[in-house]
Amino acid sequence: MKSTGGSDAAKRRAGEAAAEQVTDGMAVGLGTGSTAAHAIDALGRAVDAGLDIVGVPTSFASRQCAIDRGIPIADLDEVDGLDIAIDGADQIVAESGDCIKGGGAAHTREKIVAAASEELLIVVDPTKVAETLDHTVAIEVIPAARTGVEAAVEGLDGTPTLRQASDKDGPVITDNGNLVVDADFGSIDDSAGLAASLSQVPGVVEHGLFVDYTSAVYIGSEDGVSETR
Ligand code: ABF
Repeated sequence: MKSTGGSDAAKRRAGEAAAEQVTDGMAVGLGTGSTAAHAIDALGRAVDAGLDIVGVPTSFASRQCAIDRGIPIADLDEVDGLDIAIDGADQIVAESGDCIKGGGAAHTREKIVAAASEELLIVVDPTKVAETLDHTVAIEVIPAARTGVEAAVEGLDGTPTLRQASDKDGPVITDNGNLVVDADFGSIDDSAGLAASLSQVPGVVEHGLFVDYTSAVYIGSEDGVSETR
């Protein structure tokens, strides 16, 4: 799993602390990224020890991670809602839980899974925590709508950049067959307003601003983990 930002030990502490909230019989959303992967690792160990859960992955990568660790998995339409979803973030305001996701281009399914879950536990290392959101916002876009979406981003005083794949020539293609436009809005003062505006743009499948989704934030560090709820 590609790693970003802070130390692996901090990510592991956050992931493991969130995984401890999972109990027998739960349906669990399995997030994407290197921090969420630590939660999936911990859940895999718990399943080995007898924990009875079903996991609903948010991406091809997290599905494979769950299979490798022996976690029974299902599609969202095969379960009667989710009890907990555990996922990472690119940047988060700890007090509100509002965050930006989509660095892994999986934010559409991540948001669908988060919306279906009673609780969303966000797991991060301290490098992700900010006073105000100013990370680029990932926008999953139907390919035919790219230029229109880029114009709409500029109309919202943002700067759009089509995300390019690092391992091949050409753009990133999501698990859903779409493009990702990363939009730089500088410091985002009204995240709810921006989220609503982006959702209205034709051709936007989903954007990575998560406003009012988070139930708790687990911030791992070198020597412990703090929880904000
Ligand atoms: C997913 O993976 C995201 O929505 C976020 O973009 C990214 C975080 O990855 P990592 O934990 O590796 O920094 O959770």
